[in-house]
Amino acid sequence: MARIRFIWLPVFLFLCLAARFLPLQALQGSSEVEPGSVAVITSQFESASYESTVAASNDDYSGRQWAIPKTMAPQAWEFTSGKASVVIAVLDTGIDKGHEDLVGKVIAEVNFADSPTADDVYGHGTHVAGIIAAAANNGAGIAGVAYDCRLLNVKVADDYGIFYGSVAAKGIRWAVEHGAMVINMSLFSTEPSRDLEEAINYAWSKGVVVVAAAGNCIGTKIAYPAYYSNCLAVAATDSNDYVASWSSQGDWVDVAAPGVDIYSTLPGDQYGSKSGTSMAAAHVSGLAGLLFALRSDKNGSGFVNDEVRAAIEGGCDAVDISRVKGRINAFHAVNKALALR
Ligand SMILES: [Ca+2]
Ligand SMILES: [Ca+2]
Repeated sequence: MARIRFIWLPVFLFLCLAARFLPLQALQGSSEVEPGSVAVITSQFESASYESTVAASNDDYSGRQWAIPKTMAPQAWEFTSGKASVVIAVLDTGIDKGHEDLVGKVIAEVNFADSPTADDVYGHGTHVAGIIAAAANNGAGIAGVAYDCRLLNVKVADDYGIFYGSVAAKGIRWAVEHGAMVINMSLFSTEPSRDLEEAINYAWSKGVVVVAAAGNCIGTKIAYPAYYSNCLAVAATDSNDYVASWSSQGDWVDVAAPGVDIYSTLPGDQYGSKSGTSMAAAHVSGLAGLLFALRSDKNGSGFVNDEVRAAIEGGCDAVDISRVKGRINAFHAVNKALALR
Protein backbone atom coordinates (compact mmCIF):
# COMPACT_ATOMS: atom_id res chain seq x y z
CA MET A 1 0.00 0.00 0.00
CA ALA A 2 2.90 2.31 0.70
CA ARG A 3 3.95 1.93 -2.91
CA ILE A 4 0.51 2.99 -4.18
CA ARG A 5 0.60 6.12 -2.03
CA PHE A 6 4.06 6.90 -3.27
CA ILE A 7 2.82 6.81 -6.83
CA TRP A 8 -0.38 8.77 -6.33
CA LEU A 9 0.66 11.52 -4.00
CA PRO A 10 2.81 13.20 -6.67
CA VAL A 11 -0.15 13.00 -9.07
CA PHE A 12 -2.32 15.01 -6.72
CA LEU A 13 0.48 17.40 -5.95
CA PHE A 14 0.72 17.93 -9.67
CA LEU A 15 -3.01 18.70 -9.85
CA CYS A 16 -2.59 21.22 -7.03
CA LEU A 17 0.35 22.95 -8.61
CA ALA A 18 -0.42 22.62 -12.32
CA ALA A 19 -2.48 25.80 -12.56
CA ARG A 20 0.49 27.87 -11.43
CA PHE A 21 2.56 26.84 -14.39
CA LEU A 22 -0.03 26.99 -17.14
CA PRO A 23 0.52 29.71 -19.75
CA LEU A 24 -1.36 32.83 -18.72
CA GLN A 25 -3.43 32.96 -21.91
CA ALA A 26 -4.79 29.52 -21.11
CA LEU A 27 -6.28 30.87 -17.90
CA GLN A 28 -7.91 33.95 -19.38
CA GLY A 29 -11.58 34.28 -20.27
CA SER A 30 -12.81 31.07 -18.70
CA SER A 31 -12.67 29.33 -15.37
CA GLU A 32 -13.20 26.07 -17.23
CA VAL A 33 -9.71 25.47 -18.59
CA GLU A 34 -8.49 23.66 -15.54
CA PRO A 35 -10.72 20.98 -14.05
CA GLY A 36 -10.58 19.78 -10.48
CA SER A 37 -10.70 16.29 -9.06
CA VAL A 38 -12.27 14.34 -6.26
CA ALA A 39 -10.28 14.77 -3.05
CA VAL A 40 -8.99 11.28 -2.41
CA ILE A 41 -5.32 10.32 -2.06
CA THR A 42 -5.46 7.12 -4.07
CA SER A 43 -8.04 5.73 -6.46
CA GLN A 44 -7.28 2.26 -5.15
CA PHE A 45 -9.04 1.05 -2.05
CA GLU A 46 -6.98 -0.35 0.76
CA SER A 47 -7.61 -3.08 3.28
CA ALA A 48 -8.42 -1.85 6.75
CA SER A 49 -5.45 -1.08 8.99
CA TYR A 50 -7.59 -0.39 12.04
CA GLU A 51 -9.53 -3.02 13.95
CA SER A 52 -11.17 -2.65 17.33
CA THR A 53 -13.03 -5.22 19.38
CA VAL A 54 -15.39 -2.45 20.48
CA ALA A 55 -18.31 -2.06 18.09
CA ALA A 56 -20.61 0.95 18.03
CA SER A 57 -23.29 -0.90 16.04
CA ASN A 58 -24.02 -4.50 15.05
CA ASP A 59 -22.66 -3.97 11.55
CA ASP A 60 -19.95 -6.43 10.47
CA TYR A 61 -17.18 -3.87 10.15
CA SER A 62 -18.18 -1.50 12.93
CA GLY A 63 -14.83 -2.16 14.64
CA ARG A 64 -12.99 -0.74 11.62
CA GLN A 65 -14.80 2.59 11.84
CA TRP A 66 -12.46 4.43 14.21
CA ALA A 67 -14.05 7.74 13.27
CA ILE A 68 -17.41 6.81 14.78
CA PRO A 69 -16.30 6.61 18.45
CA LYS A 70 -13.67 9.33 17.89
CA THR A 71 -16.38 11.85 16.96
CA MET A 72 -18.78 10.53 19.63
CA ALA A 73 -21.39 9.65 17.01
CA PRO A 74 -22.95 6.85 19.14
CA GLN A 75 -23.68 9.36 21.90
CA ALA A 76 -25.21 11.70 19.31
CA TRP A 77 -27.34 8.81 18.03
CA GLU A 78 -29.01 8.69 21.45
CA PHE A 79 -30.71 11.93 20.35
CA THR A 80 -31.00 11.45 16.60
CA SER A 81 -29.77 9.24 13.78
CA GLY A 82 -31.25 11.57 11.20
CA LYS A 83 -34.60 11.15 9.48
CA ALA A 84 -35.89 10.30 6.02
CA SER A 85 -37.06 13.87 5.44
CA VAL A 86 -33.49 15.14 5.75
CA VAL A 87 -31.91 14.84 2.31
CA ILE A 88 -28.17 15.02 1.68
CA ALA A 89 -26.91 15.53 -1.87
CA VAL A 90 -23.67 13.79 -2.84
CA LEU A 91 -22.06 15.68 -5.73
CA ASP A 92 -19.52 13.11 -6.81
CA THR A 93 -18.72 10.29 -9.25
CA GLY A 94 -22.11 8.61 -8.75
CA ILE A 95 -23.40 6.14 -6.18
CA ASP A 96 -23.99 2.38 -6.35
CA LYS A 97 -27.56 2.71 -5.10
CA GLY A 98 -28.01 -1.05 -5.12
CA HIS A 99 -25.20 -1.64 -2.62
CA GLU A 100 -26.45 -3.80 0.25
CA ASP A 101 -25.65 -1.04 2.78
CA LEU A 102 -27.17 1.77 0.69
CA VAL A 103 -30.39 0.16 -0.56
CA GLY A 104 -33.29 2.60 -0.28
CA LYS A 105 -31.09 5.56 0.61
CA VAL A 106 -30.91 7.24 -2.80
CA ILE A 107 -34.27 8.91 -3.50
CA ALA A 108 -33.31 10.60 -6.80
CA GLU A 109 -30.35 10.85 -9.12
CA VAL A 110 -29.06 12.83 -12.06
CA ASN A 111 -26.01 12.67 -14.29
CA PHE A 112 -24.36 15.95 -15.33
CA ALA A 113 -20.95 14.39 -15.93
CA ASP A 114 -19.31 13.30 -19.15
CA SER A 115 -20.24 9.68 -18.53
CA PRO A 116 -22.90 7.35 -19.91
CA THR A 117 -24.18 6.44 -16.45
CA ALA A 118 -25.13 7.91 -13.06
CA ASP A 119 -23.60 4.81 -11.47
CA ASP A 120 -20.25 4.99 -9.72
CA VAL A 121 -17.64 3.61 -12.09
CA TYR A 122 -14.69 5.28 -10.36
CA GLY A 123 -15.60 4.04 -6.85
CA HIS A 124 -15.44 7.37 -5.01
CA GLY A 125 -19.02 8.59 -4.61
CA THR A 126 -20.17 5.25 -3.19
CA HIS A 127 -17.48 5.48 -0.50
CA VAL A 128 -18.53 9.01 0.39
CA ALA A 129 -22.22 8.04 0.42
CA GLY A 130 -21.55 5.18 2.85
CA ILE A 131 -19.73 7.44 5.30
CA ILE A 132 -22.75 9.75 5.27
CA ALA A 133 -25.68 7.35 5.36
CA ALA A 134 -24.90 3.61 5.17
CA ALA A 135 -27.58 1.56 6.94
CA ALA A 136 -26.77 0.86 10.59
CA ASN A 137 -27.56 -2.23 12.63
CA ASN A 138 -28.53 -4.25 9.56
CA GLY A 139 -25.89 -6.85 10.32
CA ALA A 140 -23.85 -5.87 7.27
CA GLY A 141 -21.06 -3.51 6.40
CA ILE A 142 -20.72 -0.25 8.27
CA ALA A 143 -22.84 2.47 9.85
CA GLY A 144 -23.15 5.90 8.26
CA VAL A 145 -23.01 8.99 10.47
CA ALA A 146 -26.59 9.98 9.55
CA TYR A 147 -27.90 6.52 8.82
CA ASP A 148 -31.58 7.46 8.79
CA CYS A 149 -31.16 10.33 6.30
CA ARG A 150 -31.66 10.01 2.55
CA LEU A 151 -29.36 10.80 -0.36
CA LEU A 152 -29.43 12.46 -3.77
CA ASN A 153 -26.96 11.00 -6.27
CA VAL A 154 -25.78 14.05 -8.22
CA LYS A 155 -23.06 12.89 -10.60
CA VAL A 156 -20.86 15.87 -11.46
CA ALA A 157 -17.47 14.14 -11.70
CA ASP A 158 -16.63 11.76 -14.53
CA ASP A 159 -15.42 8.19 -14.40
CA TYR A 160 -11.86 9.38 -13.75
CA GLY A 161 -12.87 11.60 -10.81
CA ILE A 162 -12.56 14.85 -12.79
CA PHE A 163 -15.09 17.71 -12.57
CA TYR A 164 -15.63 21.24 -13.88
CA GLY A 165 -16.90 24.11 -11.76
CA SER A 166 -19.82 24.94 -14.05
CA VAL A 167 -20.99 21.32 -13.93
CA ALA A 168 -20.79 21.20 -10.14
CA ALA A 169 -22.76 24.48 -10.08
CA LYS A 170 -25.52 22.80 -12.11
CA GLY A 171 -25.48 19.95 -9.61
CA ILE A 172 -25.91 22.33 -6.69
CA ARG A 173 -28.93 24.02 -8.24
CA TRP A 174 -30.49 20.66 -9.09
CA ALA A 175 -29.91 19.44 -5.53
CA VAL A 176 -31.53 22.53 -4.01
CA GLU A 177 -34.54 22.13 -6.32
CA HIS A 178 -34.84 18.49 -5.26
CA GLY A 179 -34.97 19.16 -1.55
CA ALA A 180 -31.37 18.85 -0.40
CA MET A 181 -30.67 20.30 3.05
CA VAL A 182 -26.99 19.37 2.90
CA ILE A 183 -24.72 19.30 -0.15
CA ASN A 184 -21.48 17.32 0.07
CA MET A 185 -18.67 18.12 -2.35
CA SER A 186 -15.70 15.82 -1.79
CA LEU A 187 -13.82 17.47 -4.62
CA PHE A 188 -11.58 20.47 -5.22
CA SER A 189 -9.83 22.58 -7.77
CA THR A 190 -7.10 25.19 -7.44
CA GLU A 191 -9.03 27.30 -9.96
CA PRO A 192 -11.92 29.49 -8.74
CA SER A 193 -15.28 29.22 -10.50
CA ARG A 194 -17.76 32.08 -10.45
CA ASP A 195 -20.58 29.69 -11.40
CA LEU A 196 -19.75 27.49 -8.46
CA GLU A 197 -19.50 30.37 -5.99
CA GLU A 198 -22.85 31.79 -7.13
CA ALA A 199 -24.50 28.38 -6.85
CA ILE A 200 -23.16 27.94 -3.32
CA ASN A 201 -24.46 31.37 -2.33
CA TYR A 202 -27.83 30.45 -3.84
CA ALA A 203 -27.88 27.18 -1.86
CA TRP A 204 -27.06 28.98 1.38
CA SER A 205 -29.85 31.52 0.70
CA LYS A 206 -32.26 28.58 0.41
CA GLY A 207 -31.28 27.19 3.80
CA VAL A 208 -28.79 24.57 2.66
CA VAL A 209 -25.47 23.72 4.34
CA VAL A 210 -22.72 23.18 1.78
CA VAL A 211 -19.69 21.10 2.81
CA ALA A 212 -16.50 20.69 0.78
CA ALA A 213 -13.17 18.92 1.05
CA ALA A 214 -10.38 21.40 1.83
CA GLY A 215 -8.21 19.57 -0.70
CA ASN A 216 -5.12 17.43 -0.46
CA CYS A 217 -2.70 20.22 -1.27
CA ILE A 218 -0.17 20.01 1.60
CA GLY A 219 -0.02 23.40 3.29
CA THR A 220 -2.19 26.47 3.10
CA LYS A 221 -2.76 26.69 -0.67
CA ILE A 222 -6.38 27.66 -1.29
CA ALA A 223 -8.74 25.13 -2.86
CA TYR A 224 -12.20 25.69 -4.34
CA PRO A 225 -15.09 25.39 -3.69
CA ALA A 226 -14.07 24.86 -0.05
CA TYR A 227 -12.58 28.36 0.19
CA TYR A 228 -15.89 30.14 -0.48
CA SER A 229 -17.37 31.69 2.65
CA ASN A 230 -20.73 29.91 2.39
CA CYS A 231 -19.00 26.55 2.18
CA LEU A 232 -17.70 24.58 5.17
CA ALA A 233 -14.08 23.66 4.36
CA VAL A 234 -12.94 20.38 5.92
CA ALA A 235 -9.37 19.21 6.63
CA ALA A 236 -8.51 15.57 7.38
CA THR A 237 -7.30 14.09 10.68
CA ASP A 238 -6.11 10.60 11.60
CA SER A 239 -7.06 8.30 14.47
CA ASN A 240 -4.58 10.12 16.75
CA ASP A 241 -6.15 13.49 15.92
CA TYR A 242 -3.18 14.69 13.90
CA VAL A 243 -3.84 16.58 10.70
CA ALA A 244 -2.89 14.40 7.72
CA SER A 245 0.39 15.44 6.12
CA TRP A 246 -1.28 15.83 2.71
CA SER A 247 -4.34 17.72 3.97
CA SER A 248 -4.87 21.35 3.09
CA GLN A 249 -4.92 23.48 6.22
CA GLY A 250 -4.83 27.10 7.33
CA ASP A 251 -7.07 29.87 8.62
CA TRP A 252 -9.46 29.51 5.69
CA VAL A 253 -10.25 25.89 6.66
CA ASP A 254 -13.28 25.79 8.95
CA VAL A 255 -13.14 22.37 10.64
CA ALA A 256 -11.30 19.06 10.56
CA ALA A 257 -12.79 15.57 10.52
CA PRO A 258 -11.56 11.97 10.21
CA GLY A 259 -10.09 11.36 6.75
CA VAL A 260 -7.30 8.77 7.10
CA ASP A 261 -7.96 5.04 6.64
CA ILE A 262 -11.72 5.45 6.52
CA TYR A 263 -13.61 2.22 5.95
CA SER A 264 -16.76 2.48 3.84
CA THR A 265 -18.82 1.11 0.96
CA LEU A 266 -17.51 0.46 -2.55
CA PRO A 267 -19.43 -0.49 -5.71
CA GLY A 268 -20.60 -4.10 -6.03
CA ASP A 269 -21.32 -4.77 -2.34
CA GLN A 270 -17.64 -4.23 -1.57
CA TYR A 271 -15.95 -2.35 1.28
CA GLY A 272 -12.54 -0.80 1.73
CA SER A 273 -10.50 2.03 3.18
CA LYS A 274 -9.75 5.35 1.53
CA SER A 275 -7.94 8.47 2.70
CA GLY A 276 -8.49 12.08 1.74
CA THR A 277 -10.28 15.28 2.68
CA SER A 278 -13.10 13.67 0.65
CA MET A 279 -13.71 11.29 3.53
CA ALA A 280 -13.40 14.11 6.07
CA ALA A 281 -16.04 16.21 4.31
CA ALA A 282 -18.41 13.24 4.26
CA HIS A 283 -18.26 12.95 8.06
CA VAL A 284 -19.21 16.64 8.36
CA SER A 285 -22.11 16.24 5.93
CA GLY A 286 -23.39 13.31 7.98
CA LEU A 287 -23.21 15.41 11.12
CA ALA A 288 -25.07 18.22 9.35
CA GLY A 289 -27.78 15.68 8.53
CA LEU A 290 -28.13 14.77 12.22
CA LEU A 291 -28.41 18.42 13.18
CA PHE A 292 -31.04 19.17 10.52
CA ALA A 293 -33.11 16.37 12.00
CA LEU A 294 -33.20 18.32 15.27
CA ARG A 295 -34.48 21.44 13.45
CA SER A 296 -33.62 24.33 15.74
CA ASP A 297 -34.34 27.68 14.03
CA LYS A 298 -33.68 29.61 17.18
CA ASN A 299 -33.16 33.00 15.54
CA GLY A 300 -36.36 32.70 13.51
CA SER A 301 -34.56 33.24 10.21
CA GLY A 302 -36.85 30.67 8.64
CA PHE A 303 -33.85 28.44 8.01
CA VAL A 304 -31.82 26.02 10.08
CA ASN A 305 -28.57 26.14 8.15
CA ASP A 306 -27.13 28.99 10.24
CA GLU A 307 -27.75 27.08 13.48
CA VAL A 308 -26.44 23.81 11.97
CA ARG A 309 -23.21 25.43 10.86
CA ALA A 310 -22.77 27.15 14.23
CA ALA A 311 -23.31 23.86 16.09
CA ILE A 312 -20.78 22.01 13.91
CA GLU A 313 -18.09 24.66 14.34
CA GLY A 314 -18.92 25.38 17.99
CA GLY A 315 -18.95 21.70 18.94
CA CYS A 316 -15.43 20.91 17.76
CA ASP A 317 -12.73 19.41 19.97
CA ALA A 318 -9.42 21.29 20.00
CA VAL A 319 -6.85 19.04 18.31
CA ASP A 320 -3.53 19.77 16.58
CA ILE A 321 -4.47 23.43 17.06
CA SER A 322 -1.44 24.90 15.36
CA ARG A 323 -2.80 23.52 12.09
CA VAL A 324 -6.62 23.42 12.33
CA LYS A 325 -9.36 25.07 14.37
CA GLY A 326 -10.80 21.81 15.68
CA ARG A 327 -12.09 18.32 14.85
CA ILE A 328 -15.85 17.73 14.74
CA ASN A 329 -17.58 16.09 17.68
CA ALA A 330 -21.10 14.88 16.86
CA PHE A 331 -22.24 14.63 20.46
CA HIS A 332 -21.06 18.12 21.37
CA ALA A 333 -22.60 19.53 18.20
CA VAL A 334 -25.94 17.87 18.95
CA ASN A 335 -25.82 19.34 22.45
CA LYS A 336 -25.10 22.77 20.96
CA ALA A 337 -28.09 22.40 18.64
CA LEU A 338 -30.34 21.27 21.48
CA ALA A 339 -29.19 24.20 23.61
CA LEU A 340 -29.96 26.54 20.72
CA ARG A 341 -33.47 25.12 20.35
CA1 LIG B 1 -24.58 -1.45 7.78
CA1 LIG C 1 -31.94 30.12 11.72
